[in-house]
Amino acid sequence: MKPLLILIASAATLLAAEKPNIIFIMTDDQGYGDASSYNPESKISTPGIDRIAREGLRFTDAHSGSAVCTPTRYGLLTGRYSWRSRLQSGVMVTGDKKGCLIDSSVLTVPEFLKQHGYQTAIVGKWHLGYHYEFPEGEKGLRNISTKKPYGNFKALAAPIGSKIIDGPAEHGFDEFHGFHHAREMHSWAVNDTVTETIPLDQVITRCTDESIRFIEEQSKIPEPFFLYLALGSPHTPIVPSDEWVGKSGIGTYGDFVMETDHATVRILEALDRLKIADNTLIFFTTDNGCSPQAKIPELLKKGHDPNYSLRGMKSDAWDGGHRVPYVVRWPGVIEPGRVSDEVICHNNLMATCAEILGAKLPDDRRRGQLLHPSRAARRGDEGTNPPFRHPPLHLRPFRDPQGRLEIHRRQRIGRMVERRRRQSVPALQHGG
Ligand SMILES: [Ca+2]
Repeated sequence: MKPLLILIASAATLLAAEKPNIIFIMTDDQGYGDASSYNPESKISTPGIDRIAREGLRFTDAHSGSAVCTPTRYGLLTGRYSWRSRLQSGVMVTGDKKGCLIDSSVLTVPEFLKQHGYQTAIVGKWHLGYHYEFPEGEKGLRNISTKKPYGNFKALAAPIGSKIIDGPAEHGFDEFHGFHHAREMHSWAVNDTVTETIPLDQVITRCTDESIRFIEEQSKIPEPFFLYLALGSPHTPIVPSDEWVGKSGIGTYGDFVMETDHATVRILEALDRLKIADNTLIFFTTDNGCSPQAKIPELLKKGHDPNYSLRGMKSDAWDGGHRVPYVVRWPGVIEPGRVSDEVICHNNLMATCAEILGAKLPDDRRRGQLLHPSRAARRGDEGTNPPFRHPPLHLRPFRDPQGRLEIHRRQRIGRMVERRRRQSVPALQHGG
């Protein structure tokens, strides 16, 4: 697998470029076929993604590091395969006694960028585990049934004033404005403290406002910045705000995708207004494929295929689980309107940043067995293409050089762990 940067730009153009601001926008459970730049038959308007595609580079064969939230985020922020973490199935919740999934010895993308003078912020969803230290007299998280209009979504609320231990601040982010995961998304935190409870249908707007505030502040100082905007939508609860209800004409999922995309529209406009677009590298992608919670059969009846006929959906080993939209814009470096069919993976971000900065990543043995995908590919012991993990069944699918899917299954039988290999499942993509 080639480092992403080789696909973006030549060495000559990179030498001429300044150290860029980096914005990485990642949505949650958004399908490959939701944007019209990926699916000409899409029934959802996505001018934000489509603008980046038009003005930059569109990857057609990009993959998240997993088909669910937590392991994808682990791979994105560390450059390591998610199965190297202690999490071997499922996703993280708050209160795990072992703390954040990222060990303190493992270098993260924001830590690496800070070493090179970047200011760093995460806005939105963390989902890599942290503790709450509750205020005196408080017993812990409260159950909240939001009922209508949120479809009986069961939420958990952390008391205002709860302290966050082993969260984003301990892993390289100067600022954190956001929440842990969907069930606690209205427990809004600023840095290491839960500061307020916000309505679920206001979370996208709040994330966008905070992102723009950060960008505005950073535009006034000479240091470059890294903004990781991890939107928690269009994951459940699928709750478009009043302004967006009915806009898509295909139901609340379509409306919610439109509202989610508007965050990207607003950020692009802010970069223009602040006149920093030319020195800002901006990525847009999502963390895994469309979820069944989007009510895919109903969308299909309305003529919209959120996974664009890819086999499978969120949590699957099939392409529908992890093949995602991935667009990149960097004016003056990336030629507008390019399309690439190269296979890439979210785990490339760390190596890509290193190449942009002309910096060497630390030795993996000194830094918690850091292993980025391009190095693994050269070693030849991890497959030649990005692997994707299927947490519920311990599946490790790889694409072989002929484009067929291989699934490596790690099966536990009593006290014995057996590794088996099931090969040649026909047709990785566009399956029936
Ligand atoms: Ca997700």
